[in-house]
Amino acid sequence: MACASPLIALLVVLGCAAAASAATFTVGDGQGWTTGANYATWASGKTFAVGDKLVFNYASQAHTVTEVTKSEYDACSSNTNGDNSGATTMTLKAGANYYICTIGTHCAAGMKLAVTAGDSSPGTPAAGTPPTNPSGSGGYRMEVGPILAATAGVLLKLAVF
Ligand SMILES: [Cu+2]
Repeated sequence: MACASPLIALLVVLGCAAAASAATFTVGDGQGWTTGANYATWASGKTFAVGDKLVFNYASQAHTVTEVTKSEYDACSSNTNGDNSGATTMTLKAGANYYICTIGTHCAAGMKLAVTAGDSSPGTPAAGTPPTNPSGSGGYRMEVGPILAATAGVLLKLAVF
């Protein structure tokens, strides 16, 4: 069955693509986690999902990465100090995630980040998903058609091998 290997390779590639859906973001990109940056601007236009990772890069002990509540975020104040190791990775949880630097007036100077993580599970219907056909047959055919077409395409390619 030498001709089965391309199909197996295709399935492995598809499987890896699905498993690697969690993304890693470097906060501030090249600027890192520092004063004088605008993290609202950095976060805008990006899509964050549950399980994605935020990497904060900064000079060790010069800053902290402290996960806070919304009220602490708004007030730039927290009773906890968070991490000051210089390289902090945070994993996003569902909903709003708030981070500030607790050193001096750094938070007020811009070292605050709010990120909202959406649910990345494949079962969640996206906004604008067409309503399902009450009879069921129409929606079923719409979903199966492309799959059959793709399968036929793979079989055709296999036949060529
Ligand atoms: Cu700081």
